[in-house]
Amino acid sequence: MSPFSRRAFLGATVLGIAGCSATGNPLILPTDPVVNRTEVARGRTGRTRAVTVTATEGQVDLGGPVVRTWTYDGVLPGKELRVGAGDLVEARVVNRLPADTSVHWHGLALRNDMDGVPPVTQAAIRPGEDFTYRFVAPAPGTYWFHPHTGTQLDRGLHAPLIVEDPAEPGAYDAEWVVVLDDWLDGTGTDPDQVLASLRQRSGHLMHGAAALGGDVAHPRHLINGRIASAPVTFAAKPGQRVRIRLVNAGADTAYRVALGGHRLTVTHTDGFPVVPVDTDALVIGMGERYDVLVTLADGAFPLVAVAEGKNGAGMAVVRTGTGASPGPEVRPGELRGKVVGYDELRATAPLPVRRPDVVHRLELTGGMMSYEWGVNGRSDGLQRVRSGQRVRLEFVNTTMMWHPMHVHGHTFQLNGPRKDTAIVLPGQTVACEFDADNPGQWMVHCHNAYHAEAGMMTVLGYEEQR
Ligand SMILES: [Cu+2]
Repeated sequence: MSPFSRRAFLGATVLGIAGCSATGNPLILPTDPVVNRTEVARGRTGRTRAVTVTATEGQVDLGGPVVRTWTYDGVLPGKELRVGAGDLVEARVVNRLPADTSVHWHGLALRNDMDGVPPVTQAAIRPGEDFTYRFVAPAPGTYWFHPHTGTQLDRGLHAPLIVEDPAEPGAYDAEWVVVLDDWLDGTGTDPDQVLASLRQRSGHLMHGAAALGGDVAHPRHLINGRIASAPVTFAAKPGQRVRIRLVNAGADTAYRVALGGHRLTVTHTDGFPVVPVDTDALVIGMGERYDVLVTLADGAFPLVAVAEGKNGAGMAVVRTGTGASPGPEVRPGELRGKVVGYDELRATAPLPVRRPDVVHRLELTGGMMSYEWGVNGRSDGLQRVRSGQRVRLEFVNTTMMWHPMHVHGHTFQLNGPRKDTAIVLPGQTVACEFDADNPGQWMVHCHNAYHAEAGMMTVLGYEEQR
């Protein structure tokens, strides 16, 4: 089944057939008045942050190699969007691409009709047209935005979204947003060609022995849009405390990240605060974010992001003094040090313990042989929930590949941290819980762009209560 027919079927399921489904109550669609009532009940500051984002085709310099690709406003990553918690975001998205697009605000528990998932929550934005997203930014943290259309995530269409906390103690001197990205677009191929070849040549591809390997050999790894031999430099002073906001915007790559000569203090996972914990390195799956604090030494230090189970790495430089810049092949010893796991992280404001009202077992299925992926063996499933329920999702990975599973519209509780995207290793079961307090139709999917497009998606569907 082509992605288009699959998506059309999904849309029909959610928006059409389900309205008169014989097997359950009617679903609460994005157009339902309760979606707006829920938005009105959200705290709002009264400030409006208006911005225009133009998705466009053009050339980008990766630090030597120049590629033709798709970006927001011609830059890579797209310009950071910075708002305050409670602000009304008014983002006009102009589509100058030769294809339909959309924008998903990754990690935000926003109103369902602004979630940016065609055809489930809106119609796609057609070439030459525009769409204005209007929503209250509900919670502070490090987020990002990208299309929810085809494999566009693996072009240059992504940008950080920082929601500031008016009550943040601000125990740091400077901030640095770091976007990690695996790159192949414009290097003789593009993401659509890669997906087509995965489907044709499947079974003969790299599929590393490493637990966190990938399906696709991205030839470049970027930090803030630059390859390691032409890195961006973050300038600061020795002794300064810096908050680094790490975003993995890659399509098929987990990154192991360390800053040479420094330990990192993890303070947030996917936007939400944790009891601070020190580590040498972090492993970050696609879609995940970590905030860390670091007190800088004197000199020039490499921030390295090694592609797990692949060849290559991205690098940036932190410079607080004189000294030679680190070379692109440098691999700080911290990369082989302690990596903090989910089980060592504790949310400072965990969800209160409560018995689940509904449990959905989501078996992650599929493989490389046919390159079809699914949830419970299908790409168009529906997981019914009702407002007020404590929901438990159990991701059971029966595949040979790892999957970073992402839930839209909610930040769930793991056994430890709050997150919206969680790595599920082969053979592993990961349970997450959340309160159903954001009515609508929400995607639950793998954040490997190729797995998602090849079917590893389901819908978390709020239904009406009768
Ligand atoms: Cu996956």
